[in-house]
Amino acid sequence: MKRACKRFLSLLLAFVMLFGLFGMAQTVYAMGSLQNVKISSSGILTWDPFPGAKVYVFSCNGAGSTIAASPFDVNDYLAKDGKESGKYTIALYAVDNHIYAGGKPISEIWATTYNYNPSYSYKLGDVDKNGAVNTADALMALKMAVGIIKPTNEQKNITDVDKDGKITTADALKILKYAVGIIKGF
Ligand SMILES: [Ca+2]
Ligand SMILES: [Ca+2]
Repeated sequence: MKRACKRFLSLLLAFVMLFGLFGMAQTVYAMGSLQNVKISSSGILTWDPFPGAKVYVFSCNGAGSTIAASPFDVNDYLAKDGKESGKYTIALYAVDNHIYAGGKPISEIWATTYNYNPSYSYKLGDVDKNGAVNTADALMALKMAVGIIKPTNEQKNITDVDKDGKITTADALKILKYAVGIIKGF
């Protein structure tokens, strides 16, 4: 009787282990990959919305943050993080909920080596980083000069075209003059 009891217990244990493994196997998702992931020369990361994704996780050298959606400014993120120029492994994946609310990855991890070179990745005066210097940049610079927009560290470098260490209306005016062709450089 004692022996049968032991046998029953070991069978039960085997079942528990088996179901445990089965339970673990269930958490493995049939993941698709993120589509159209691209990073521009100015560090703007874009991708197609992933079905079912509530948020995305962006990571640099393994340290991740939850981000809302495409597009994402990688240079700005690295600048805020105090990163020096150099090569970084950046990665992105979709999550079914906010990670702090127990969200789980639902896409495969997209990763690449990114050459972060902040001093060459933007054009002076191109405040909105769309590749061209125009009146919209001058207006943004003006808003920064009067405190309506708070510039990021990278934007400070881009917008302070006269390099006096401050964003003032003089920078905004220079950007405007450049945008309309009155001056050819800063
Ligand atoms: Ca621009
Ligand atoms: Ca300035």
